[in-house]
Amino acid sequence: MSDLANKTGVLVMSYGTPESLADVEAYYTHIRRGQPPTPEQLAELTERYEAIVGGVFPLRENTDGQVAGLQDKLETLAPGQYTCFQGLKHARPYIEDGVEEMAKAGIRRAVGIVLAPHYSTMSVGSYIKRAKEKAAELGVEMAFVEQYHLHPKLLQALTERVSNGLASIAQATSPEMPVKVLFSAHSLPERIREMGDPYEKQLLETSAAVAEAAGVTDWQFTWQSAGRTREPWLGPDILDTLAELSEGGVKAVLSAPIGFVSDHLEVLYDLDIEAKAEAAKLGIHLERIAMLNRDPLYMETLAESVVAETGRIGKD
Ligand code: FEC
Repeated sequence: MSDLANKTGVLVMSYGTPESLADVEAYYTHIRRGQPPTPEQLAELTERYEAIVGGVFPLRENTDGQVAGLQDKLETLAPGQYTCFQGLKHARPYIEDGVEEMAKAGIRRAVGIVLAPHYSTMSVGSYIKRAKEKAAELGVEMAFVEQYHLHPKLLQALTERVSNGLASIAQATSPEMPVKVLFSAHSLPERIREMGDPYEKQLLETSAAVAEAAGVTDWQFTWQSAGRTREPWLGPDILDTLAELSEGGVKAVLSAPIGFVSDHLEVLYDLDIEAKAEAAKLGIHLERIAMLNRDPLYMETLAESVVAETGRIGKD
């Protein structure tokens, strides 16, 4: 039996990103549930990856850093009790690979957590479903953290970023400049509303709590990064929101993508390139809050959530 066998495993799940530009097609095909993209769709996605820091894939490094950061925090909170494994939704090591690694190490009890704070059946729910199926097959007992969107340390980390973002805009424009704070998250198909999905409500709860703590009264929530499919997606999209704000005379916007925790394509392209270009066209000064990446308060949020969930292993 390995040294790890007596420990509680922690399956840290994240979206995943291609390993290289040559991998983009396989990655995109996986996102599309096995249906390869058309040459035009592939070229368009490849161009977006090339535009963010020359085809480097920051999400991989950030996820690795978050897994290591969580391991460190767990070591402080509960020395010697936990060991982390990584499982990705759309790239290697897949969620199933992570569960298999735990089972191979002799681990029989584990907690799963996703690097996304808000629950939707179409996001966190689908990560959990895959992990549960593999764990049942391999005899690993698991419990899952489903959401942590109101964890006080997550809110504190986001509030600090909003306050810093507002200070930066005041410095770049003028201290009197009114600023609209735009909270955002990845859009999902509109049909999640009929399913009674908590995603939208949780995102609004995080936005309201952060706005209140940062003393922000002028804010709204908007969607971003809607998928390129035929069905309707939740809106308004941030690009339409910016146009509407401009018509209302808004001149400065702080973008706060609270639905994401890392620097990656949907932030570095959709916000930093696309939304910034749209804002510039409309004469709006737009800045974005820094992402959490390996922020110690975020690492503590994850570690405390894992420890709290441990008591539920085997109770379902
Ligand atoms: O940096 C990177 O390489 C990866 C960035 C990335 C993150 C991310 C997070 C979320 N997604 C969510 C839902 C969907 C749904 C579809 C979908 C499609 C894509 C495509 C790319 C992509 N997503 Fe993503 N997402 C990221 C990247 N996403 C690339 C494919 C091209 C495109 O549409 O732009 C539609 C799937 C379908 O075709 O049926 C739905 C949600 C999140 C936030 C929660 C999480 O992290 O899991 C929800 C990061």
